[in-house]
Parts: sequence; structure tokens; C-alpha cells
Amino acid sequence: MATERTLAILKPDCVRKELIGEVIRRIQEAGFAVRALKMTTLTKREAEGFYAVHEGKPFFDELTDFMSSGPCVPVVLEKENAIQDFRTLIGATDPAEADDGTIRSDFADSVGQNIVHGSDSVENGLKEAGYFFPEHEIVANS
Ligand code: FUP
Repeated sequence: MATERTLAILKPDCVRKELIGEVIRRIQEAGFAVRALKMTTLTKREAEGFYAVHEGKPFFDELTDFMSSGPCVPVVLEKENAIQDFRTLIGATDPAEADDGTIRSDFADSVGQNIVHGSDSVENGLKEAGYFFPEHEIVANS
């Protein structure tokens, strides 16, 4: 199986709930290697750019307001089968539908405020990592 890269974002609700450490711990315990990490506050425009694929959808304005409402923690992760394995770790988009023991099931309040983002394809993992980190800020190994 190939090593893949996924971009996680610990969203503003994760930061406000003081869950950064707990979520990173679960991610590392699941075998993901942290290749880059920072804390940043997105502007509304940056949030709109990141979620451009959802432009025009009814939840777009609320989503981008939320994502720019406070600091978030983008993290580049690598692992074999990272895309699928990370989505399994975080659970379904709607925490009410997420499997027990997943990060969203345990910590998220709603579909709109669901603690963590994970890329949905290998192509998007590479693209989204580049949205936050130039390649020289992504370490080769740790
Ligand atoms: P995911 O890949 O699980 O993050 O989910 P999507 O790409 O489908 O959605 C991106 C974000 O849009 C979600 F994290 C939350 C928000 N969203 C809503 O607020 N309402 C919806 O009905 C669907 C998504």
C-alpha cells in the first residue's frame, strides 16, 4: 500500500474546547506521522478559498464564518492509506451518524461544527496540504 498525505484541520471548535492535545494524541496513536503543523486564524476569504468546492451550497456562508471564527490547527499527516484511514478515525461528517469511538462522535456538536477536517482523496490531500504549507515546511520524516 502506498504512503499517502492527508491534510487535517483541527477546527476552531476543537481549539476552543481545548482538545488539540487529545485529538493529536489519537491521530498519532493511530499511526499517522505528523509532517507539518501550525496554528493560524483563517480570514473569511481564506476559508472561502479552502472550501471553494462547496460554494453556492446552503451551508457555505455558515461554514466559512465558522472556519474563520478563531484559530485552527492545520496538520499534514502521512501514513499508508492515510486518506481512508483518517476518515475512519474521525467518523462521518455528521457526528450523529459517526461510529462510536470516532473523534467526531466523541467530541463534535453538529455537522457544521465537527471538530476536524480530513482530505477526501489523494489528489486533494496534496492540494490541501499546499494550501497551508509550502513544500519546504513539510518535513520528510520525524
Ligand atoms: P467532510 O469531508 O467530512 O469534511 O465533509 P464535506 O466535505 O461534505 O463538508 C465539508 C464541511 O461542510 C463539513 F465539515 C461541515 C460542512 N457541512 C455542513 O455544514 N452541512 C452539510 O450538510 C454538509 C457539510
